[in-house]
Amino acid sequence: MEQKIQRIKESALQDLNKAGNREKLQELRVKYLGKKGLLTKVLREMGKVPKELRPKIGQRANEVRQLLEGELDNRLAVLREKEKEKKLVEEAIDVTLPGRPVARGHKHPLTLVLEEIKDIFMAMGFEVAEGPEVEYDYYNFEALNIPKGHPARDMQDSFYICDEILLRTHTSPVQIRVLEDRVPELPVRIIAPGKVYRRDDDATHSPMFHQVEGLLVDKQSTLGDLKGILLAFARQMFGQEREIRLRPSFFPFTEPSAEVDISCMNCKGEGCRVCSGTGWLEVLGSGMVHPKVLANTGYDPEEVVGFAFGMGVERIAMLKYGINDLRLFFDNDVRFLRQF
Ligand code: 2U9
Repeated sequence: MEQKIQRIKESALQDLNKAGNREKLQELRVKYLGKKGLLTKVLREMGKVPKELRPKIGQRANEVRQLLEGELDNRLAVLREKEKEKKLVEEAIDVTLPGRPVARGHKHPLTLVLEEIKDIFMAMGFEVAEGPEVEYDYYNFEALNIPKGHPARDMQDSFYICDEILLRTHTSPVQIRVLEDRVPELPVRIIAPGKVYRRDDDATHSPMFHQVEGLLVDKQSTLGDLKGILLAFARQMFGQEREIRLRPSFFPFTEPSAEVDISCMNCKGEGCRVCSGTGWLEVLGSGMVHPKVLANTGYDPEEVVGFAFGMGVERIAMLKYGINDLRLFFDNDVRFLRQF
């Protein structure tokens, strides 16, 4: 019996040395020390051993059991350590590798153009004024000499919140509010940039678009001053070689009124596809502020005179960058936006 225990011990130690992974170790634990294991079986056969030898054999079996348990644990610890080292090598992070660059965003083309327009007029002494996008009918229409039933209301088909409140169709109400606040201060030199809303939707019109309007009110100001300011704007925005021309037009809030064209930057005024062969591109509306509008704000039209102008930011951006569909500005397609 003692020899049997010795053989089990030797074979177990041999097996243990060969065990290359944790599963194999577990198998060995079952094979030798499990319920039906080889060493356990020997202990069960103790009844066959003469009584006087039992304590010695029992002690021997227990020693071997303890030895094997210790060896199994040691071997397990060694294997765990080896696995850990292998993992560390396999999953090692090379801290010297360069990091992945983070994609940086940039300003939307309309923001860039809006900022450029603002900078040009601020350098000429204009302040930036802002006002609500949800506006009273009075400020959006009445005060600007567009009474109820006036045909100009049809041209700016609007989004109404209720009878007397709507989404502003232009930024002119901002200037009315500023004039009301400032009267009788002079001069008033402001630009009003911002979102406006009209019921339009095609390649050149969007239900929401951006305007910049300008207004100057002073003791003296002339159509010549207006033309000079707009020429300076056109040249800074579209190139120093640009010319402008004023064509008579009509707006209820200005009298006289004029459309402002710039010489085509594509053909330098020769006539091409971009300017439909005319050599000119329409970019702005303008005029001398209507006396009734001044009076509505509290200024005396006999004492002061003003000029005003307005432009669509999307149109300026389309001309500047040669874009033919305004909807591209609002689609948020990065292939388009990345180009600016
Ligand atoms: C006050 C008095 C007068 C602002 C003006 C225009 C002419 C004009 C259009 C250009 C393209 C609008 O975006 S657009 O469709 N604007 O033609 N706007 S004069 O006149 C004012 C504004 C405020 C108190």
